Amino acid sequence: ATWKYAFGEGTSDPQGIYATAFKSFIEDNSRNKIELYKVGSLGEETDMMEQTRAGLLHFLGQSTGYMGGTIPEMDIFTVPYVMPTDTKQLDYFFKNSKVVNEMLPTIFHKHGLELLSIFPEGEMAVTTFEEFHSPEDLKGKKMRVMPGSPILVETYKAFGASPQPMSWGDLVGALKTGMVDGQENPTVWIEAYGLDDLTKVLTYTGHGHFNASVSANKKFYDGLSKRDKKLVQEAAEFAHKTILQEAQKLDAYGLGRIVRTNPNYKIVTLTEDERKVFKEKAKAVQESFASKSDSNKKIMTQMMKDLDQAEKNAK
Ligand code: 6CS
Repeated sequence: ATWKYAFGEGTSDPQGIYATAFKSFIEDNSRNKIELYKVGSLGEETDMMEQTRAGLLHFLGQSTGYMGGTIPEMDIFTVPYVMPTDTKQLDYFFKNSKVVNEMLPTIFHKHGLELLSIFPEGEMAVTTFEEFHSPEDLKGKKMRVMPGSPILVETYKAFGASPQPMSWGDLVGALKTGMVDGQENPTVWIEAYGLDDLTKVLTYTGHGHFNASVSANKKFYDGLSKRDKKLVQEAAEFAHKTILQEAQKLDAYGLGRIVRTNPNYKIVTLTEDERKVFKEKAKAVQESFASKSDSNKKIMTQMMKDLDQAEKNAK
């Protein structure tokens, strides 16, 4: 059979690398074929989610930052100052987390999706025209956030800014025309799409990590033969391993290239004291996430346990 797989990035970006590895595994090990659709070819990411739930697409690669509107529990990945920035802890977390491996798959079923993978792409970096060191500095600043995540909006409000949800497709224009004063994305992406050339400062706040998910339409998945189900699971495992090895390298490479090719670009890492102020503001967002539903609350509680384990055991 031929299966359609859409993802929210370009072919050489992390989600594209995952999708390409997934496709090769399937095609090398069966007679099935995968047609890949990069972002833009079938509409924006929010459209792709609807198309997958409707069964028009079989597989979906999507940033977790686009999913909170449809699957509220997915916003756990956008709650500020929850995810670690340490890559070893992240790897341990994604491999062993009960939230990722047990709780979210059940929640996805309720939305007509079969969750296959969640993987990190890099630490969130904030790019702006002006330096900022406190929520005070962000006052009135229009910050673009990914659309469809209530928590991203709450986060930037808590940080003092004025959040502007918009699709990726509109961001470059918005930066060029000064419609927004900044945005957040992992360094790999900032470099790949020249967002450093469109802004003046890149700031590491430590508040978040960019993650991507891969899922399948559930009806389609449930209808597969035992053999094909196993094939899909093995392909996901293979692609996951591939991207975990690549993503961290790519992100670090992105920063290296920015430093080399854009020497006047200012790179700021907020100090622990500066972060403390943002962390204080983040508490209200963490509480807000947990108070939205019983399910969110359970996810948050288990997330803290999972992250604690990751901190203790990651080497
Ligand atoms: O900012 C965005 O919307 C995009 N950022 C990344 C890293 N991947 C895809 C997403 O659409």
